[in-house]
Amino acid sequence: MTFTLYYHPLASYCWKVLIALYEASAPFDPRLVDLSDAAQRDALARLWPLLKFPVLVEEATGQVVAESSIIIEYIAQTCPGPSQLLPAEPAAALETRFLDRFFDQQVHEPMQKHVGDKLRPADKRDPFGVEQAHSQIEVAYDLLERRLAGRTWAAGDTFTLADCAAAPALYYANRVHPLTPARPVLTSYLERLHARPSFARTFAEAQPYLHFFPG
Ligand SMILES: N[C@@H](CCC(=O)N[C@@H](CS)C(=O)NCC(=O)O)C(=O)O
Repeated sequence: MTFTLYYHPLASYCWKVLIALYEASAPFDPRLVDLSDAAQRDALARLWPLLKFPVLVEEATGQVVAESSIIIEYIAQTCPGPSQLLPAEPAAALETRFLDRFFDQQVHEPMQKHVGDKLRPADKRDPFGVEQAHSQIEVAYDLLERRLAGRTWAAGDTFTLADCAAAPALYYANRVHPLTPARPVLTSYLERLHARPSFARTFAEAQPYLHFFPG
């Protein structure tokens, strides 16, 4: 099973899928997409007209899979590795999917609101929207601080899809809305994520690009 991953090493949702690919030890061909290059943009648009990455292509069948959570479910189904990214047990699977959605929607998206606003022309900025995004992150941190207490990984004892979602969301959120000492659970969880080899490798590969982060 050979995959091609259309991605960029700085892009947070691409980190989520890279972590899963490394956890699954899945062989893949990384295809870096420079969106400022018209030919590369067109190539991505032919696969996924929304022009968002990551996008995974299974070379044998030509199947195109978009949306990071769905890509990870697809990897878990087609290339099960040593980590069980989607727990088989129903209650654990629900908690995993819930936290995946929560990290994407309540932490990742408001973090991207902050970052995206910095990339807008000065007269098109949305300070009220950015303020709301910071309040949303604050409420999310509160909930996670309680929900993750006593757990090694987001959904329990094993590393899952929820941790793939958490790593980029929390890393970049911490850059724009820092975790304070009042958040010991989240702070030590983020440290464990950094020490996880799949995330450490993803993070190391992003190093040459991290100075472009506008957050
Ligand atoms: N819901 C999508 C979000 C993907 C997404 O927003 N990707 C960003 C990079 S982190 C992107 O492609 N940005 C390029 C753009 O919007 O022009 C997923 O989970 O894959």
